[in-house]
Amino acid sequence: MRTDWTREEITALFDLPFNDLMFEAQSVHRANFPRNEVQLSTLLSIKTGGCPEDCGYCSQSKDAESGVKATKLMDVQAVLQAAAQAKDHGSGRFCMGAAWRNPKDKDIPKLAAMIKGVREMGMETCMTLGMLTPSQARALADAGLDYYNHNIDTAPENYANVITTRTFEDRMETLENVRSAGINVCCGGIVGMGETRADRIGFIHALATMPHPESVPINALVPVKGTVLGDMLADTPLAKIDEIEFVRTVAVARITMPQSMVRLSAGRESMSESCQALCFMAGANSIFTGDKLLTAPNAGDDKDSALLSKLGMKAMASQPLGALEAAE
Ligand code: SAM
Ligand code: DTB
Ligand code: SF4
Repeated sequence: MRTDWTREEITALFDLPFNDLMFEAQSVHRANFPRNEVQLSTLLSIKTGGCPEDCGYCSQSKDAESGVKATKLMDVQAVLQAAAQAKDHGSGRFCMGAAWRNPKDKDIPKLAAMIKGVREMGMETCMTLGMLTPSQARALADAGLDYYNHNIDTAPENYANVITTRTFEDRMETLENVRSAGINVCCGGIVGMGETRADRIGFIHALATMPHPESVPINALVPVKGTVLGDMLADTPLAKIDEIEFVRTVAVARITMPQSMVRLSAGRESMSESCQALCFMAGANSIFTGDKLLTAPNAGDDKDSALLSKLGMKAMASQPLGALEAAE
C-alpha cells in the first residue's frame, strides 16, 4: 500500500474535474470492496460529557455550554442491552465512545467485559476512549477489541486552532500504541470546521502517509450551539462546508487509502440524499445508523433504509475480525 503520497499529488486529486475524480474513486472502490454495499454501525456513548479536553467542535468538552449532562461510565449490562438492540436493527458494528482524555487503569476490566460481550453477539467492536498507554492498549487487545478510534481530526498545521489541551504528536503516540497492540486503527477527522482546502489536503496527506488506518471516518462538522466552532459557524453561515467539497474529500480518501473502510460519519442528518449518494459513489462504505450519534441527532433507521433501497444498496454482512480464530 502506497504511503509515500506527496501533498502535490493529493492537491492534484482535489483539483481534478469532479467527474474524473468520481470515476477514479469508484474504480478504486470496486477494485477493493464489494460494490453497492455499506456497513451499518451503531454508536453508543458509554460515558458522556464533562471531558477535560477543549476540542472546539465537541459538545462534551467541559468548556462547551451545550447542555450535555455529564454521566458516569455505564454498567456493562446496560451497554450489552444497547448492543443487542443495535444488532436487532441490523448493525454489524458497535462503537463505544467515552468523553475522556484517557481511561483510568481501574476502568479497564469493565471495558474488557463490554468488548467480550459485544463480540459474543457477533458484532465488530470499536472503542474510542482518548489517549491510551501501551499496557492499556494491550489489555483492550486481549479482550478482543477489533478497532480503536482515535482521530487526527485535521491537518497537523491546523491542529492547535481546534484543540489546545493536547498535540498532534500525542495523537500519533496513542495510534502507535494501538497499532503495536495489534488492534485495527480507526482514524479520520472532521471537515467543515472553517478549515481551508490546504488544511483538507494536509489532513488526507497525514492519514495517507501513516500506515493506512484500516478505517477512516470522515465527519462533517455537526455545529453544536455552545461550542467554539458551532457558535462560529452560526455567526458565519458561509463557513458551512460545500457539499461538493465534502464529496471530493471522501473521494481523495478512497483513492489514497484504497483498502481502508471510509466511513461517512457525523453530519448526515443535515446532508441531502443526493450528497450521501455521491459520497457512496466516491467510495464511502460505512454509515452510522440509529437516531443518535454520541450526543447529536442522526438520520434514523427509517430514513436510512429508504435511502439504501432507493440507491439499490445493501448492508454489508460483517463478522468481527478474528472471530473464526477465536472460535477454533
Ligand atoms: N474522547 C475521545 C476522543 O476524542 O478521541 C472519543 C470521543 S470523540 C467524541 C470522537 C470523535 O468524534 C472526535 O475525534 C471527532 O472527530 C468526532 N466529533 C466530535 N464532535 C463532533 C461534531 N460536533 N461534529 C463532527 N464530529 C465530531
Ligand atoms: C468518529 O469519527 N465519529 C463518531 C465516532 N468517531 C466516535 C462520533 C461522531 C460524534 C458526533 C457528535 C456527537 O454525537 O456528539
Ligand atoms: Fe473530549 Fe473527545 Fe470531545 Fe475532545 S472530542 S472534548 S476528547 S470527548
